[in-house]
Amino acid sequence: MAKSKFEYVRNFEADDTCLKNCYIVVRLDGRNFHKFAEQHNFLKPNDDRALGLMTRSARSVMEDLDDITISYGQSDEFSFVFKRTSNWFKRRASKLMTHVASQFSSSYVFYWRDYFGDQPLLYPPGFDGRVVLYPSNRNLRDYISWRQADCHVNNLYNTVFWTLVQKGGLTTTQAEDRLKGTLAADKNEIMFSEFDINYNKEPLVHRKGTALIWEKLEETVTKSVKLPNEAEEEVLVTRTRRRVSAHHCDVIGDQFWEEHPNILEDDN
Ligand code: DGT
Ligand code: MG
Ligand code: MG
Ligand code: MG
Ligand code: MG
Repeated sequence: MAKSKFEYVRNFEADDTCLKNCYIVVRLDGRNFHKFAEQHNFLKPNDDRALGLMTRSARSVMEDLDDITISYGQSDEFSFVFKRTSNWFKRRASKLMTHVASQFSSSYVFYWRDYFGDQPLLYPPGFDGRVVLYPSNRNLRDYISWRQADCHVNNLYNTVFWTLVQKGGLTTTQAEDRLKGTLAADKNEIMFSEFDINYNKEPLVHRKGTALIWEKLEETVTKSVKLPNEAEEEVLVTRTRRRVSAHHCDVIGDQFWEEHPNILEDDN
């Protein structure tokens, strides 16, 4: 087909192919969720409906897009890791990122009712996205560790902060002053000695966030097969199914990665 004289504009498109052999991480973060949480009466410091909806949306991203091996989420963010050998959309960063962001956002709206029931969604939420490449397993694990450490630091602060306000009767300004300059041990101590709260017994989903991975399930089902003489026979067949499973556990140490050796690919 003859090219039109306009065809040259195609060459203005930037090449955003992601470097080979690198893990491609897409991180989404809710736009202005400080306000979104206020307007939708999210419980403080953690709203399990909101966290559940984030995880449901991330599951939809993993199930509907190709080549995501693990995702990790906390607060209003979720990170998706594409396997390093992925060639999905020729590794074009903008394609990968926008597919993740739009699938996630539409799922967030689509599944809203399953988590918030009759409470209306007041306006369309948005999520920003970014792409980061990690060339080694160590770098990728350090990335996920960084997000989980962020979850821990924020959740510890938020938990003691809202305890001081909700149970201790402090104003938010007083609680802020009280926590100025405190270390993790001080925060644990305030909760334990003044409110009888052992932070380490707080729900894992709040302290550790959520890792979604693919798990193989061996399923045995009975199938009826037709025999040559027209009779039917019931036979047992085993098949392997993949499904996304959620883990609220430490992902910084080695144990998680040793228990799930298929998430990472060889470094060489
Ligand atoms: P951004 O990301 O720059 O557009 O602005 P924000 O406001 O989304 O800021 P960000 O992402 O740093 O912080 C997340 C906000 O979301 C934070 O203000 C608290 C809120 N949030 C997330 N999860 C919950 C929750 O479970 N309960 C409540 N009450 N708030 C939450
Ligand atoms: Mg932000
Ligand atoms: Mg945000
Ligand atoms: Mg955030
Ligand atoms: Mg098209």
